[in-house]
Amino acid sequence: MGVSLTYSYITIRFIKDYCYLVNMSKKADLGKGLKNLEKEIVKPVKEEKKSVKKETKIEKKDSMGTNISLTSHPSLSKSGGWEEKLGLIKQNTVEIVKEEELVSLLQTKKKPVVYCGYEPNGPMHLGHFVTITKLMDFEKAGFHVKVLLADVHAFLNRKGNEEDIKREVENWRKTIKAIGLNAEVVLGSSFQFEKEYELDVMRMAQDSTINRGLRSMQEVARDIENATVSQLWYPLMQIADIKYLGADVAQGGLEQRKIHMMGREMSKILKHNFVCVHTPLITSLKGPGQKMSKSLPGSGISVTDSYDEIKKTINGAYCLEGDIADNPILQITKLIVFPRVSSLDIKRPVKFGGDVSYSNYERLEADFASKKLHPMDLKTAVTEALEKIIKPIRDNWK
Ligand code: STL
Repeated sequence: MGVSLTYSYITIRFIKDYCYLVNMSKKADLGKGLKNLEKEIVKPVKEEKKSVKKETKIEKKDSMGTNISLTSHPSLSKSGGWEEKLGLIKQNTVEIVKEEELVSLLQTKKKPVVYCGYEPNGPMHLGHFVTITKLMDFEKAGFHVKVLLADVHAFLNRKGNEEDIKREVENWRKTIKAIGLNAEVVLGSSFQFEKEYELDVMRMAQDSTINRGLRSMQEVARDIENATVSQLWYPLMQIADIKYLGADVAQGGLEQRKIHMMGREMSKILKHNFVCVHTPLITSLKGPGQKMSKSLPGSGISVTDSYDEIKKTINGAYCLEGDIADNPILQITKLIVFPRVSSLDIKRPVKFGGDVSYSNYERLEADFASKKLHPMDLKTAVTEALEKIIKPIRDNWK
């Protein structure tokens, strides 16, 4: 009896498995499968990439889409209330989700936590430096600043083997110290293998479609058409980081917005709420449509570059006369230089208009747009200003 029951069970399992396999083999029409992948995942990802700019809603923007600043050289008064802190945080950001939540955080929490994560891979460049600059504003606004050196993420993203990444982590630690950012530096691998963390990632994985995960990575991952499972694990870990670092604010470049939005939607699973603050991305110094990358000489400037390297890269940079759109030199002026100087001095012969000094970015941009300020004169001034900013970092790094 027992034996025949076992046989019937095996027969039913066999028939079920057979039907399943027949069904699968129909689906395994590879050409069709790839078409579906193209239709359902890759295309929407590409289309969304085009529309990401349109989705960003900001009430008050300037020509670069950043929130209009209160002053060009911000500092807080000792008695700085939440309004003043908000003004400082908002300056040079593209979006805050949501501003009213940030206001309530500033009003209720004595020392909120802000974090920004970086994959330690290659030298820190000016793109990273935009978010570092914003972290400094948070520090001034009374936040506890945490910098995550995301070594496990770098590994997932195939940025090198464990040894390479360890070396990069040490370089990044040195750079952060040399910059003088008063931050708690946390290594991803110091908490990302803990059971509770991993369980949270799994809970989120249960609730995330592959499509959504891929879309969230479109601005961060290269070669999304050949996405790997590790690239889907990546954003979920990033969302869990926010909770395990106890961050009230997740700060990052605009490429992080989809991951952060997915994270906000997962707040019920995670039982953690957070505000996002996004800063603009700097266009490649080679011009729009190109990436700022180590492997593309002249596309970026690292915070440890020599004076000659800075000068050469700036001289060769894309900066069309009178054109303020996608202009990396203007972006650097606004996002890196003006937050650190009270004025930018342009030295030029009388026949070219004579010396001029700008105490805020808006006036400089207006003169550039009306061709009163020539790209060469701007480039010379920005080279000198960058050298002043980078020299102490370079010297401290040695
Ligand atoms: C990149 C490119 C980029 C941003 C990042 C990585 C960010 C990584 C990261 C990892 C973990 C976090 C937060 C951010 O918790 O523009 O390759």
